[in-house]
Formats: sequence, C-alpha cells, structure tokens
Amino acid sequence: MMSGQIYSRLCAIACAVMLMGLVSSVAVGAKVCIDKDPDGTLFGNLKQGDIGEGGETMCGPVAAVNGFLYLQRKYPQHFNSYLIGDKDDDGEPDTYEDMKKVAEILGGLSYMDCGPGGVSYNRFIDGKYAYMEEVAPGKTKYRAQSYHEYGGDHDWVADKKPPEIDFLVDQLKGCAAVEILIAWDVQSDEPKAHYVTVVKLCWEDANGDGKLQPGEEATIEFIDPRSGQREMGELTFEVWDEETFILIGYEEVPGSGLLVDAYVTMIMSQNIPEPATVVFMALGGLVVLIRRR
Ligand SMILES: [Ca+2]
Ligand SMILES: [Ca+2]
Repeated sequence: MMSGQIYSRLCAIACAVMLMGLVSSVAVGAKVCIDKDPDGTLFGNLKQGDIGEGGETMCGPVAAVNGFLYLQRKYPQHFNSYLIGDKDDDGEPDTYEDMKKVAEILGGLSYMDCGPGGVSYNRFIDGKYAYMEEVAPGKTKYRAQSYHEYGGDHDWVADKKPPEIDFLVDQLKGCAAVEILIAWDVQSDEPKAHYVTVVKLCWEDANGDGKLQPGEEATIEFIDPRSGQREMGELTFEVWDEETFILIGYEEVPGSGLLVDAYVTMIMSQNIPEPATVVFMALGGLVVLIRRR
C-alpha cells in the first residue's frame, strides 16, 4: 500500500516534469538553463595557485579535479571516493589537500605530463582517461571533440573540426562532468589557452526548438582554476574558415573587466553509463530468468 502511494506520487512528479519540459520546448522565446549544480555544493573549488611550484600551468589537472568532486558528490554510489580519496593519508578523504595531491598526480609524467607550456589537449584527454581507468576501472563513459588532430588511441574522440554546441548541450543535459579548453590570441606569437569545468549554460531560446543557435543570447558558467570560483561569460559564435566556433567572452586579467574572445577548441565529458542501458540490462536479465523457468 505504502509503495503504491510512493509510486503514484513519483508518477505525478514525473508527469509534472515531463509537462514542464513540453511547455518549455514549445514556448517561443523562453529561457532555457542547464544547471549542473543549482545549490553550488557539488563541484570542487581547487585553485591552481594553491598547488605550489608549477601551479601556474596546472589549469588542466585542476579543472579535471574540480570535475572529479562533482562526479563523486553527484553519484556517490557509483564513484564513491575512488577519484580523489585520502591521498594525504590523514584519515579524511576528498579534502582540499587531497584534491591538490590528485592534481599533482594528474600533472605528472604518467598522465597529463604538465610542462612549462601547460597540458596539451591530447595529453589532457589521454591522461584523464588513464587516471580514471586506473582508480575506477570501467565506471565511466567518455566523449570528446577536438578542433586539433588528436592522434591517440580512443575512437570516442572526434577531431579536426570545431567542437559543436549541440554536443556541449547534450553532454550537460546528461549526467556528465564537462571540461572545455578555450584559446585566445590564437594568431599572435603568444597564443593562450585555459581549461575550465562547465557548470551552467543558459540561452534565450528565440525559436523555441530547445537548441542553442547562433543569434540566441547565451551565457556559460564555469569553475575557473585561476580563482577556484564560479565565473560567467557570454557565449557567442564565430564563423571562421567556413566553420562555426563556440566563442566565450573571457576575462583575461581578473578584475579588469576586459574580455577576450576565447575559442572553444576541445570539449571532454565523463559520464556514468546511461540509465537506459541499466534498464536494458535489467530487462535482459529478466528474459534470461524467464527462459530458465
Ligand atoms: Ca585526506
Ligand atoms: Ca533555439
């Protein structure tokens, strides 16, 4: 009886959610937001300046670690403390000190091999994969899009074209932790690049199709390894060499108010296996049971 009540309540909630989804996708001009952390309690707040020596080039490992804490807190039964853990052996897992240690490990030769120039996109992808598969084997589904040629072993990396906004939206809508690489001053002698962890994406869905297109006003929020805090930038598009790039207005010098146009050149996401897959597997198990009878 009790479980029946819970089920009908759950159904009512599910129906309401579906209806809300329907309304928001039909209404023209509605604002759409995907927020991975509405209460601001899930992502890590590791700041690269706290790492110590070499910290100024550690944005890649730090962005990854801030995403690790999100995955652990959002899916504790799936990831437990595998990704961070008690690396400083003080009996307390997943503390700020433990996050620092994981960033140092990730920046090391075996993983991202962070040097004076930081971490390249392909070392970020391969290093993050290698670390996660070592500490939590088989628990993650990976995807990536890179503008630059990848050249590595993973067939889930799509390369040689600009990362797409539909891909970013889909990954954020799923269960994923998402890091992006942004690059600016790309045609100067000193091109710059930075990794951040995406938290929230909002846009005025002018044509009401639930997708984000050029011309629709959009903002993106991310944990910036430079500050360890959530920051926001305007998201626009630029067609360059007949290809459409995602562009983020990024404050190059904190507090200056001066924004640079930073191109998104790589997106990597880490997901848990989709619930649909789990349901399918459960049904498969049921079929086996029925056949055995
Ligand atoms: Ca600890
Ligand atoms: Ca739209």
